[in-house]
Amino acid sequence: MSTAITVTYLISFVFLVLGIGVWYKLYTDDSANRERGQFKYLLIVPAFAALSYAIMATGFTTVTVDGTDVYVFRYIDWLVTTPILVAYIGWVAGAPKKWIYGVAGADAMMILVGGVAVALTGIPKWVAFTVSAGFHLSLLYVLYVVFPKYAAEYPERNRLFKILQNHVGLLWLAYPLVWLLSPVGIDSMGVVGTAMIIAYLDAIAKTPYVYFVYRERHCFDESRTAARAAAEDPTSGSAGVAAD
Ligand code: RET
Repeated sequence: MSTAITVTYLISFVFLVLGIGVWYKLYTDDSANRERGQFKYLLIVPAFAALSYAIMATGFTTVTVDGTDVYVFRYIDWLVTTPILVAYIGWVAGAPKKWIYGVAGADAMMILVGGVAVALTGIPKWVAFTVSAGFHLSLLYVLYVVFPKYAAEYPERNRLFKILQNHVGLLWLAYPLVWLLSPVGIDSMGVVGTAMIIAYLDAIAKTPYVYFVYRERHCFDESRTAARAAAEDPTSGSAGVAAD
């Protein structure tokens, strides 16, 4: 494995450890409602990814497919952490469990089928890529069409919802494109370039995500919800005045 890749992975590792620190500040801030925010689940995101990058930097778990290096741990990392990232957006939106689990399932299928595509060649590879991309589209549909309907009920969480929706909705579009250009796709980008871009994307997809939740942590406060309910109550004398 090239030194450039090792160094890049170590930089991502450090940035993800920083993400663990941000999570710790979020979780231990007693002024925020950690139960309603369900902050505990978010630890898995930077923690598992940091572990994966540490392992990948050692070069273990790398397999050679068709003459090119494939980092198996990358797909394991994605399989564990990305469902949490999308499911949590559903939680912020106040969506019912069936949609939260549904979107997490579609995400896991996207990663699994994408991982299988790496190991295939010829037509089957492109069929698997298309199926995985289909799951990606269904995920975007839930993010942009289904979740907003529920999010409308919680205006105080709307800012955080929009930030996470666009962070995931836009940033993740880069993944299938990079895959397509990489050695496992049409091979117009080298192994080192691919590894560096993905390491960057992974770090940006995770640590800032936790930071956004940290910054908006008070949107789960009971007082915010109560203030909105009072403002919406026509008998309270301040009808129609939004709390936010
Ligand atoms: C693959 C290839 C097949 C087609 C598609 C893909 C999408 C992958 C995505 C990954 C996101 C990963 C993240 C990691 C965070 O650290 C599997 C590359 C659609 C969207 C956000």
